[in-house]
Amino acid sequence: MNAVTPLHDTDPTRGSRLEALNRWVKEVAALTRPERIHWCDGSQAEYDCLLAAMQAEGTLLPLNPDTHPNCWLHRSDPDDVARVEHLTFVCTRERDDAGPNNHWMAPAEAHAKIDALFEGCMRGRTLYVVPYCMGPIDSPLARCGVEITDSPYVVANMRIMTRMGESALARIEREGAEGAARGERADTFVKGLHSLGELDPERRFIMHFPEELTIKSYGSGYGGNALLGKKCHALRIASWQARQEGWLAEHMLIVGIENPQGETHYIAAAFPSACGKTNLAMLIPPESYREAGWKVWTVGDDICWMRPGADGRLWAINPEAGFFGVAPGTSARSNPNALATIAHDTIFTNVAVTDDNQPWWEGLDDRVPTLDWQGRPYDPANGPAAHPNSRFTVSARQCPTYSPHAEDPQGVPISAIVFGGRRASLVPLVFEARDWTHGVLVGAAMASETTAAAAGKTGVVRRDPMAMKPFCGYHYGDYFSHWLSFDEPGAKLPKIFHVNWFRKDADGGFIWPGFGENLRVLEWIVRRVEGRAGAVDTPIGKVPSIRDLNLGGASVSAAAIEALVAIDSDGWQRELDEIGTFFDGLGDRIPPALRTR
Ligand code: GTP
Ligand code: SPV
Ligand code: MN
Repeated sequence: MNAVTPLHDTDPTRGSRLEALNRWVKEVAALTRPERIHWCDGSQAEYDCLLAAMQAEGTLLPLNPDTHPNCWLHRSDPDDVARVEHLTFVCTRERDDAGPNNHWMAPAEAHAKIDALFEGCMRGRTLYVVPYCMGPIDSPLARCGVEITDSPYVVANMRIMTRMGESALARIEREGAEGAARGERADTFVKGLHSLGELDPERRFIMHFPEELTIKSYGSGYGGNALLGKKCHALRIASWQARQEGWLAEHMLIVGIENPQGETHYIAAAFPSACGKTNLAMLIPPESYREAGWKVWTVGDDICWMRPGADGRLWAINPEAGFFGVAPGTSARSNPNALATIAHDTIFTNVAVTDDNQPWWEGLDDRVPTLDWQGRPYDPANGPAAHPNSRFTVSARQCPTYSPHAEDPQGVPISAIVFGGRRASLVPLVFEARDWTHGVLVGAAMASETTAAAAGKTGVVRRDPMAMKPFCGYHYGDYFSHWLSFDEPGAKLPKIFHVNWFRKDADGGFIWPGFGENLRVLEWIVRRVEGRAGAVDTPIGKVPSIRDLNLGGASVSAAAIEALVAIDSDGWQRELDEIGTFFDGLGDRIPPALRTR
């Protein structure tokens, strides 16, 4: 154990101010037995060193430096390519607090089970201590955590996805000192322990202990399983904290829509995994809109933390600093902004490569790749060349439309909340909820087809309230009540809408062109917020009539739009029955206000 002296023990003043952290690092080292410990400072030099080490070891491959400067390819273990919801647990003292929406294990049992796996698991490896801040480093809404991991790939990704290193450590130190001065606990940062283990799908767990602000993840190196600041901290643990403290931690993009008068409305939108958040956040307006002076600003593409401000509005930050985005489907036509963002300094995971070593995925263009995501010669008989959940990791600052307000410490004010999912039938292009309570019901009743972002069958419609089914860290009934509680005197809450870009025709093609064209729907939403657009009342909410939408230059026929906003009463009756059954399954914590509607 000689090689494991925590770095910050070497500075006695600092060591004492970081005592809680040092103690935990020592405990973890005693359990996992790493060969050495490295405290990450977040510097460029450190990043370069990590990348060089991964290249030497063959876990990171350089891509074509002429077309993609500083871009890298990582191939994950073929059995480790997505989140594993069936192995994800919320471990609260009371089973009911985790709710029927989560897998639950008693905390003592969970610790014992996973600690047995961690025992000695870092022998011969380096233990990295990764201090990070979720949210702008100077934001009162931001929160810190420390991830301990034995994966240099995780460290490199965390550096892109969070504010990682010395600045976060300094904030942890300051908050610890402030807490201690108030006589409160000094370790308010979230502790996340991660090891690749043997990458055995049979020995894999993602465990959350919200009452202890602790995460333990073993056996996966992929995305949300391993980058613990993201889904584990910023959604599962944060949603628990947000409920206690009166705010919201949501699976939402944040986008600013600037009209030709120069006024910007911020919209937060919750769509399930791989259902269009990154694309909507980076939307490029149709030509007629660009000419008229419309602009779209990207604040965040996956997670939104928001809380009521002194003015009664909800103010939101993006807790992340980068995008871990879906590669397939990203093209010059669908999302030129994303392509520009990932043209350099990007880590690609599980994409294919062309003969000149450029990253490639289905939907990018009509070239034929040479190697598939597993590094095998490409053969269509083996399935897609890029894994359907292949991703890019890139700093948000590289996005050409990154909002100048994305890092404002107070966040941005939210004018509208949008829910949406993949529904091939029934659900209209857009509708507006009658009021906040109805909007909460609309969010709670959401359903969507499953995607490759999680292990398991894709294309199955499942209930996914507020796009949080895999991420809500507590009982859905309590969560809905928490949402309802924001409707109090003085609150100036956003209007709530629901969209569906994914209606299909008889041939299985998408009816709505989507992507940039989605601005036509966002314009209606913004104009509804401003009280400047008409709407038609229906039993499920308000929908635009054809003349309420700006369809100038649109490629879709008026008849198709009519069909997309029509309400099928019989279909909705069946849907409402299913929603009722779903709520019944969630038990008696479902708030009565949602039942009576
Ligand atoms: P996570 O990162 O998993 O949370 O996903 P996300 O919600 O950010 O999804 P993303 O924007 O990456 O989109 C996932 C897939 O949906 C991609 O293949 C996109 O090309 C496709 N997609 C996004 N927007 C649209 C749209 O408006 N219409 C259609 N037809 N497809 C879309
Ligand atoms: C999602 O699955 O919603 C993602 C990707 O955003 S992951 O980080 O793997 O959770
Ligand atoms: Mn997501």
